[in-house]
Amino acid sequence: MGNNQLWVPLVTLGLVLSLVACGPKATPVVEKATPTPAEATPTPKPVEATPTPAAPEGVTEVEPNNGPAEATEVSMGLSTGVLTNDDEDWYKFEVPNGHVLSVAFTPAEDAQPTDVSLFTPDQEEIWWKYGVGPTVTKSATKVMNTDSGGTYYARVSGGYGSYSIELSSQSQDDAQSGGDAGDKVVDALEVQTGLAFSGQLGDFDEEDWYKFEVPNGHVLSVAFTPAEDAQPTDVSLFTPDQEEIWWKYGVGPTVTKSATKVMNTDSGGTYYARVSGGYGSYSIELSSQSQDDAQSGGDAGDKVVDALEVQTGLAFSGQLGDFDEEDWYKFEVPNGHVLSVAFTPAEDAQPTDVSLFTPDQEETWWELSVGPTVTVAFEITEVVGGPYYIQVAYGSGSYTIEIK
Ligand SMILES: [Ca+2]
Ligand SMILES: [Ca+2]
Ligand SMILES: [Ca+2]
Ligand SMILES: [Ca+2]
Repeated sequence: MGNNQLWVPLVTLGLVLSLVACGPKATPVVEKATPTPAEATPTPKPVEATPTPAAPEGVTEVEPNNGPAEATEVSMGLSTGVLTNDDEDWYKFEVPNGHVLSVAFTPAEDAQPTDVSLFTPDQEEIWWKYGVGPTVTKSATKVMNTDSGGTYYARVSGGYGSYSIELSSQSQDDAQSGGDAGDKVVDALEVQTGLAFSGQLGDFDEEDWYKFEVPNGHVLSVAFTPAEDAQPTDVSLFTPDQEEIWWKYGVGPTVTKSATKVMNTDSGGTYYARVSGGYGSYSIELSSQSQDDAQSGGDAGDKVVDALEVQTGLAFSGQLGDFDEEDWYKFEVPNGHVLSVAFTPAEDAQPTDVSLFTPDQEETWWELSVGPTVTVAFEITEVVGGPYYIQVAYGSGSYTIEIK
């Protein structure tokens, strides 16, 4: 073994020893780290994203509500929503029959011009405003009739940003019914005569029908006045057989149109008034007063068999017109007496016919078309016993008769 052979192991040993000696020193002293306080951790700065527009009073809408099938259900009052890019917001709400719906739409200050539309339950678009600017309010009212209520829809689209929709609905109160008078004769609202009442028309509410009783022998009076805010409106009157007997078309706001209809002893019954073709409110005044032919408290019959019995020696008045085409009177005259009859239509009367009939119902005297305030008279010097008859016919207005 030479010197070299001894050297190598020594060197090796030396290396090993020095590595062992160095080992512990190389290991870093582990010290207990003081825990870093939480606040010291720097909060990462948020990414500057496009700010989501904020709704003014909390968002009502529930996304997704991009079509009628997923519309956000809301009630009357204020609803708010936010349109994002390519967004549509649909809302649905209940409108009761006979109510008047009001909608007000306002994009917020930060919004882009936005479109709003209103849809029926059948999703027919009935109102729209396009490009409504920030803070601008667009509003509409829609009048429901007795069956146009239901689920209505509002759509907000074509804009960006937040907005509000305010909904309100209030019932019509036609003739204080708390609702709408029906749009068909069979749905006519029953009202009393002797009262004035108001009603409302428009949009879905195209007709208001009323029905009321007119007693036999009465004179019906109707006065119709559209309100100041109304569009020209039509009014008609119908008999119990639904025959139109009076109408005025396009009656302007605050203009009053009136009519009287004279009933005879059997033309009374259920009459109808129809208001149509207008928009806005109106008032109707209905009254009926009995005729008082010869102070009978009613109408003298229209046929000889229904003649009203009267006393001689007195003057009396009567009334004719419209359904009351004839007034018949009968009176007893003792045999051999002198009979004189005088007839005078009143100032307001149309020319009227008068006839005198014998107990055999033979016409012994007549005057046709007697003008207002003109008096015609006739005398029979020797009467036969039995009832004589007077017929007043084909005129209108009042008249007086004197029998002596
Ligand atoms: Ca109505
Ligand atoms: Ca109606
Ligand atoms: Ca009469
Ligand atoms: Ca009569």
